[in-house]
Amino acid sequence: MKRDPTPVLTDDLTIQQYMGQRKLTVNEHLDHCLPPLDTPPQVIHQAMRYSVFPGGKRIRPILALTTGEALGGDFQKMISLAAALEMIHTYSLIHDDLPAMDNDDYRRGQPSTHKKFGEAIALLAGNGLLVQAFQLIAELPAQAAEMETKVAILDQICRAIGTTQGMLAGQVMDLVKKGKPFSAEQLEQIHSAKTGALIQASVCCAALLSGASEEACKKLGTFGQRIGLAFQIVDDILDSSQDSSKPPATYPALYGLEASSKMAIELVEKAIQDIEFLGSRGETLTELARFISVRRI
Ligand code: GRG
Repeated sequence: MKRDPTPVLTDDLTIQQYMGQRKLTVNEHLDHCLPPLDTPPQVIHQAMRYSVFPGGKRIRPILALTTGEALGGDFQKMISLAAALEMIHTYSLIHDDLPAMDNDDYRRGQPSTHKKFGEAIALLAGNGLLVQAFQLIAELPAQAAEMETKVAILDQICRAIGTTQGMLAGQVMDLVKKGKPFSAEQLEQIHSAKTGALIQASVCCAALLSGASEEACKKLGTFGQRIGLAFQIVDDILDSSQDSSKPPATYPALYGLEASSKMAIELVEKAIQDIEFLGSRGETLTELARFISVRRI
């Protein structure tokens, strides 16, 4: 694969246009990494590709690529990490839409995977994407000296999607709290685990892969944690018109819309301070963070 020409933010290129260009690059690599449609058993590969394309915002892979750019990381490695992150995210969306979970008929502007392929294939397509993601990380181009980095990345991702502090933990806490009272502390814990952890891992793994110092990784980790929580607060705000007999634990439910929006903006502004050490190299990452706090999609 040729080197990707990095789009540079200028007065003429907005953050949305930058994201649009990055999405094309991510999609191209996802297409390259996923088994072709005619690979037997065809139906699971059809369901995996159906769920991944045309896709959503690609915020996690774009965050990884932009972090890599800021730190001078290797594009070939970063794009594989980016594709793996999107596969994991898509797996969580397929499972989240299942009747046993949120029971959603539509996702990303089309019938959800189980509506199109049935529940059994949807379940397996989600599992397939998760396995494919780990295979991509295992195959990251690496010399012996970089094996340690690969293991550190695997460790970060497993924690970010696991059952103690990751996505699975968040989803379980979310299910348990549906329709029940919840505290501010529990809410932050659910959101940080369910959504924040994978967003944080997108930034942290890109930093690890770029060979960033321990101090830089720490600062980027705090940045990722804050924007990850802000991302889910904004998701709550965008979803706040939905009625449910068992309402989920959300920021607007606890604080109201205006205060929630203010909290998301404040989190992102603090996150931006965390990456001041990057200087002008952090400009695009800063704009991406701002996009997260004011997004309408
Ligand atoms: C599959 C690990 C795994 C766990 C199963 C279903 C589940 C338990 C967890 C789901 C958690 C989940 C779906 C969190 C994500 C919440 C969220 C903000 C989704 C929307 O993300 P966007 O806006 O979507 O990035 P697009 O479509 O733009 O990619």
